[in-house]
Amino acid sequence: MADLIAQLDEGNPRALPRLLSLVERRDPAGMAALAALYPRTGKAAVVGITGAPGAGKSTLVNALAHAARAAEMRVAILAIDPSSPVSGGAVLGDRIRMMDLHADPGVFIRSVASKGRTGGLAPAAAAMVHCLDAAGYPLILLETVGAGQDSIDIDVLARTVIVVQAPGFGDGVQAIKAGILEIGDILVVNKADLPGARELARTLRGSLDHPEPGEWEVPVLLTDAASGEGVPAVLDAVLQHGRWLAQSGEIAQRLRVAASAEVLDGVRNELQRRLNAATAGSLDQVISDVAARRTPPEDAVNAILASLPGLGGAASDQRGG
Ligand SMILES: Nc1nc2c(ncn2[C@@H]2O[C@H](COP(=O)(O)OP(=O)(O)O)[C@@H](O)[C@H]2O)c(=O)[nH]1
Ligand SMILES: [Mg+2]
Repeated sequence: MADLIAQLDEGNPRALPRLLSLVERRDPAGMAALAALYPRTGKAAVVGITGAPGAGKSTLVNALAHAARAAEMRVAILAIDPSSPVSGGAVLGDRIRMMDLHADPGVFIRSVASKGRTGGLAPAAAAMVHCLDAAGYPLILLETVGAGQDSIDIDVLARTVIVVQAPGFGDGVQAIKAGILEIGDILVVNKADLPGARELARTLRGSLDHPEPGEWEVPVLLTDAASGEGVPAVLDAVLQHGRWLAQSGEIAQRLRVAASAEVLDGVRNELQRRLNAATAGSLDQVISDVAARRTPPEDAVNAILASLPGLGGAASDQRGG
């Protein structure tokens, strides 16, 4: 573990992928390294990019990475979207630009399976973001699928959320109704080269509340992510939002919300794991007894809870990893 951290600090290119793999599968060595690294995290600009499939999120992430490199910022990309990996669905030009990124030591690209959850974040995503942060990437881009309500998690993990829209995906009213715009710190209307983009941007601007003094004013920006046009302005808005978070003190609130979600998710996952372990093989019978009126539901609940290690259950408390 100390070795891994030393390698990370020396900039050994193999250290970060290794750490991420260990952390993704919650390997004890990886978790120990992350625990040691955790105090130095919390500084990176963690940017979530969400929006309907096909809106151009992957293309925008690529273009943002290029804009960051042009500004001499190192950048890490975490794609939380197995159906559309960061290089997937791209036309030839996109693929060539991705190859530039892969060859650039200032860019780190990784994807993480969302483990069957539709949209939402992989359980390991938060831990992996901490690793990228600890490795010193000042900018971390998270691409996630955003199908309505499922994408809401991204606003917990990210410090800045970009909601990507494109013409031809409804008139913007759908997004307004789905509430997805509410999580956006920056709204991007991509495919500005297509008809309807300007109109969509106008509709979105019209739907936004006027900010109170000192509040963040959500910009609506037009991009052609495929050509890169308008993308440096998105990067500027990201950096400006980061400065606003710091100046307004809002950053403390966001870090708190993220910490709360991560801790409570962790507790829930661990309880679920213990529940599965404790009831393996016996749950079917317990449910049958309740269904057949042999056991009252309340008694079954209490019996299961009493059998959970560490919850006042039997002395067979086993620490799981
Ligand atoms: N015309 C046009 N097409 C774009 C633009 N950005 C992305 N695309 C294309 O839209 C399709 C979906 O893009 P992708 O980035 O995979 O979308 P995602 O599913 O949101 O990640 C791809 O064929 C892209 O090449 C753009 O600004 N203009
Ligand atoms: Mg994509």
